[in-house]
Amino acid sequence: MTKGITQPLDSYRLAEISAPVPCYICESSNTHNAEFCHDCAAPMALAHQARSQKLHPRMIATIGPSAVGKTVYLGMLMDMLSRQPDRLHLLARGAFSITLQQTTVAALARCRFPQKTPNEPDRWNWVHSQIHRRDQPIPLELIMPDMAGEAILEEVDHPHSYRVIRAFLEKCAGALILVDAIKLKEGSLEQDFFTMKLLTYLSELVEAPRNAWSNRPVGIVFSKADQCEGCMRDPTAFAEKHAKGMTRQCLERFPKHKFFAAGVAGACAFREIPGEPRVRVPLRIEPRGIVEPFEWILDYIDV
Ligand SMILES: Nc1nc2c(ncn2[C@@H]2O[C@H](COP(=O)(O)OP(=O)(O)OP(=O)(O)O)[C@@H](O)[C@H]2O)c(=O)[nH]1
Ligand SMILES: [Mg+2]
Ligand SMILES: [Zn+2]
Repeated sequence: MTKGITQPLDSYRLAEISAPVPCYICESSNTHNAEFCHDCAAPMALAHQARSQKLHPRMIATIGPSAVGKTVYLGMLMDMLSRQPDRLHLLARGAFSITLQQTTVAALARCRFPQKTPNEPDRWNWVHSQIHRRDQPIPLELIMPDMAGEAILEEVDHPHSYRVIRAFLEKCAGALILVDAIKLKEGSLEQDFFTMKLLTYLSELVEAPRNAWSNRPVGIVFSKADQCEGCMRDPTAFAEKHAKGMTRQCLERFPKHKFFAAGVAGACAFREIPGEPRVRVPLRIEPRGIVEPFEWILDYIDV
């Protein structure tokens, strides 16, 4: 006699795994176990987190040319917000969201600045965090990547060359554009030109008037302002004096704009090793103006 037994079928698990997962940034379909999106190379962890917790994180861009200070600014911002329990507090979601803060703070603690961000999107640090604000009962889910300046410049000069940057900027709720205060003060026009290109790119990115970038907040942050006291005192006057083109574009195309100044170093020196290029090193860490631009942009973003 044969005994009848009940054998549960596990095939539903296969169905779950074979269902495609849309990338959170570019919406391309990916397999369940993909680590990076096959189309734009954004980490699929963002999509898995958003799906499993039924969340729709908002996104803020921190952009600017190479060596303007994006990695230092973002790493410092994350570190300050994760430590201060007051009105604005950040909780990282997923271990990968802590890497940027960790590498920046480790470098600064050794009196060094962090390494240049690689150009390959699958090597960028993405921060997914939960922002708690004292005056807001519901926390804000936020995604902020640290992208390479050279890749941003390439996409601005040759649209569609970096799918991830284009798709991300189309969806962003707002942007912080970093501009090098030291270079502007020295009279270099390159920063003004690059920022004008970036502003033009953003203003032409989305056609639908309701979603246009002219409705989104754009904060212009003069970085390295620790080396430029005038800029720290009055960033708007500094913009009018040293970056006329960009200031005009902001006035004409971005009604929600504001100028800020930020810096992380109390004093800097140059380290010279024979046979190697001179490198700027921070002697003291004295962050100023880091949280203000971020707090300003949050005021425009709904949960
Ligand atoms: N004085 C001063 N120098 C800074 C500050 N932030 C950055 N720097 C200098 O600017 C350099 C570049 O900073 P990063 O944060 O790596 O620049 P980035 O915009 O991330 O550059 P990419 O990764 O190439 O896009 C550093 O190595 C420092 O020399 C700052 O707050 N103050
Ligand atoms: Mg960088
Ligand atoms: Zn993608």
